[in-house]
Amino acid sequence: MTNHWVDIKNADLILIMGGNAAEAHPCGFKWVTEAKAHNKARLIVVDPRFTRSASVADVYAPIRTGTDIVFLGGLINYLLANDTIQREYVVNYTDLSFIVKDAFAFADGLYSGYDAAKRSYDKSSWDYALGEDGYVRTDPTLTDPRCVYNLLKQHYARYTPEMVERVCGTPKDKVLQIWDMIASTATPTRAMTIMYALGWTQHSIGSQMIRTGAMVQLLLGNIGVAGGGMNALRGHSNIQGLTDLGLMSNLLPGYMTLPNEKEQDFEAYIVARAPKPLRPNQLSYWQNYRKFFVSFMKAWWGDAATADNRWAFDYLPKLDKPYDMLQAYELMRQGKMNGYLCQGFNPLAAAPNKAKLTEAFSRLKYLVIMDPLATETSEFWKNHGALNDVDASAIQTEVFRLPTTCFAEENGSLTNSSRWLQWHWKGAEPPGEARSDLEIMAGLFLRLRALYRKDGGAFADPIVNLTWKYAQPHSPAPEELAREYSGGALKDLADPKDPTKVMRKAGEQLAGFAELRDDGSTASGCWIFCGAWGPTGNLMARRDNADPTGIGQTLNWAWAWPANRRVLYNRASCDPSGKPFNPQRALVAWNGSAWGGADVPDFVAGENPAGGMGPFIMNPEGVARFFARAGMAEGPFPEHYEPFETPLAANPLNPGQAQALNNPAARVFADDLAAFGKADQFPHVATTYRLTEHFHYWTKHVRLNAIVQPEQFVEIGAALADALGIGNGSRVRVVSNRGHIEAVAMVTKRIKPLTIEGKVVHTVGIPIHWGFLGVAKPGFLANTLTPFVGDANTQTPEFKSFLVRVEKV
Ligand SMILES: Nc1nc2c(c(=O)[nH]1)N[C@H]1C(S)=C(S)[C@@H](COP(=O)(O)OP(=O)(O)OC[C@H]3O[C@@H](n4cnc5c(=O)[nH]c(N)nc54)[C@H](O)[C@@H]3O)O[C@H]1N2
Ligand SMILES: Nc1nc2c(c(=O)[nH]1)N[C@H]1C(S)=C(S)[C@@H](COP(=O)(O)OP(=O)(O)OC[C@H]3O[C@@H](n4cnc5c(=O)[nH]c(N)nc54)[C@H](O)[C@@H]3O)O[C@H]1N2
Ligand SMILES: [Mo]
Repeated sequence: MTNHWVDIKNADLILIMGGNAAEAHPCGFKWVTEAKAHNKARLIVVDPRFTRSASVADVYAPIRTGTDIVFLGGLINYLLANDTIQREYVVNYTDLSFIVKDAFAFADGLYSGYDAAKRSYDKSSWDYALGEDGYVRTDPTLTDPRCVYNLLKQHYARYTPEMVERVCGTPKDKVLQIWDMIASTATPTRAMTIMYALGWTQHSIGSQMIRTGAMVQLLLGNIGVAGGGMNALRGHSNIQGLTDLGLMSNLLPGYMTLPNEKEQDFEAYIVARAPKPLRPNQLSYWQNYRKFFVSFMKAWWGDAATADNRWAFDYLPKLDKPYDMLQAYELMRQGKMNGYLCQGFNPLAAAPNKAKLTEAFSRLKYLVIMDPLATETSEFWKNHGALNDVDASAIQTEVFRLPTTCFAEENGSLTNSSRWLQWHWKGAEPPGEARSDLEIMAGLFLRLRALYRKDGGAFADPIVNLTWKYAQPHSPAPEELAREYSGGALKDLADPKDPTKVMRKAGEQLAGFAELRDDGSTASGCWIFCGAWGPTGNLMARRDNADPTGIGQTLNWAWAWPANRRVLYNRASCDPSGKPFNPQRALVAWNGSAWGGADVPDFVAGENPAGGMGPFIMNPEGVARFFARAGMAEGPFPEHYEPFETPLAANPLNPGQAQALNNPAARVFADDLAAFGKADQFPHVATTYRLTEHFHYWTKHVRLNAIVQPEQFVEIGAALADALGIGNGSRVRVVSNRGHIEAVAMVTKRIKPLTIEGKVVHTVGIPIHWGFLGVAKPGFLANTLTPFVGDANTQTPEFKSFLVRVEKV
């Protein structure tokens, strides 16, 4: 989230699109209710199904899955054509006036630089044009045909209300009604928040859907303000913490990135990540990358990381490609990966195309499962709903199950969608032989280190030199790890303002990342968490909900990254002179000599606004980007492509362009391209989702949850059910090109047929929570059906849009 849960109460308008917060985030949804009750906020829900969120909305509109870029691109076109944008904001705080290189082009659904054989782009033309002074050229009058404003206008001119109705199936009058409501927030005193989750992320063009939403928010001046923002409703209680701590194959903690295999040179690695400003007097905060990186390397390798060995840069693996989960299972299936450690993850249930997963796990030598429950993955050879029979006796994979504790059985911190790190305390003793994940991992590490110490081996240094200074090496305490990721001084640190004074003594915790240094005198395992456990102790454990300004800024409740700031980009809530656009909901302001207010300023504290520093300090241009430069895999402006399984033969936005039907840069492997179903055999659009009554694949082990939602059902619109002769409560088979499931039919008016390109398209809704283990009725896994294809940037699978056929059993 750019903002936070409580801040939703400040919104004048709430758009829930690509999520179902009432169902999947029922506690957070309270703040939507607060906004409606106390702020006269209106709620819009756009979803293929009439959901629990929709049931309390002021306006609901249906949409075909996977087409949100058309809806939002149309909105961009509408806002620009009617000039309902927050002009002062957009002109000063975004790149609309920036000139783009002449070589950049878009034609026939593709951007310049496409290589069809590699399914990827050479992005060198996707950039701004620089002047002789080395800065980007701009045209503040917005008349230059090569400025971002005009390119943006031109790009979305094709996205008309008629096109939205044709592609999304949303009636045009509904579309215009919603666009009007949204346009009303272009005034500085009205704010809209966007709440989204998997209905946007789980598509082959998911990241670009989210970007389109962010572009709408920028045009309206809704980023950085109270009640505004792009608010990703995260999933598991600590999934925000997962990405923060770098648990993706290409990440290091704090959104630093691993070097790739061409980056063997330390200096070049740093320079590429610490860009110089692209406009005069801009901060370009990533110029501090070296401090964050060196402090991180000191946290991991301590005394072994020195200036002479470039802070142990050689210890880091260098990536040849991203190792996302789709890549990993593809390699496994090809027999190129023979061991797998699966911790707190049930991929047989959670990953797409179960048959492919079964094949992949069957080729492993060993599979280690760390989980408090018996998972389907740990019994993957059981083969419900697969296309072909599997001969379990031929599978040689050795499976080990290590029972772990559950998060509630230990102390620790959870980072929620608001970026709040909240400390929690152990609630119960773990049962049986369960051990904590920390203990199991520590045991594994200590054994590996002992082996390397004894026998040596290729490049033992990263393992034998890893810092491991815990009181009980076989069982590090969560408190020790928290102090480590926050960070401390390794030597006495002199005060930069008065070098005769010591600012921090050796061993003392640091107050924040501004104290990090690049000379090896500080350590911090995750720079954005620096200060969470500061010199005064564990700030994550704070529970003071005082809200002095009444706008939900409870700065003494837990601790938010970065720097306990609650609303990102909050400098943008003020006009260029530093006065709040909306004094009723002021977050920060310039008082003539400093920035301050209800939030921690996202800016340089003493920076006079007259200097023209932009509010988007992480970007080298100081402003927000409509033109993503080389930041996105499929192009600088979001473009609509159809899901990989689509009811359409052509992309209506680029008819006749076969290459522009599906995302030309998506994560897809050759064999899977062949496994996509076609609309003649699989005429219905399917989507998968959650229910309040279950949590993924765990709660089918719990009797009360199993009682309220006992077995797999699928939602089928009344029109389709009539056409197929299916009665409510009868059994159906849902078939995709990868397998089938059987389920109870729930016939409903909540899913309406849509007319797309003159053709009636039915949507089938498939909740995901059942499997073949637990106390709920045993059955199939929903992911038997889903396709093995992912987003081009995040590699997130396309769980939300694929083709099926429904049959009576
Ligand atoms: N009770 C409960 N709560 C949970 C979870 C749980 O299992 N149980 N899981 C947690 C996790 S890990 C996550 S990630 C979150 C997920 O939270 P959500 O994303 O809100 O949950 P989903 O139900 O997967 O999907 C949301 C909605 O997206 C809609 N949708 C599908 N395709 C499209 C599309 O193309 N466009 C639009 N506009 N909408 C579309 C679906 O119809 C569905 O209503 O929930 C979390 N909360
Ligand atoms: N078709 C379809 N597929 C989907 C989705 C969808 O919307 N549609 N959503 C996707 C999303 S967003 C998600 S997040 C995934 C969820 O997929 P998973 O994360 O695989 O599913 P979970 O069942 O939430 O959790 C995995 C395991 O963690 C275990 N666990 C709980 N606490 C601990 C602990 O402290 N330590 C250890 N070691 N284990 C623990 C649980 O017992 C459980 O077995 O599913 C994905 N798959
Ligand atoms: Mo999730």
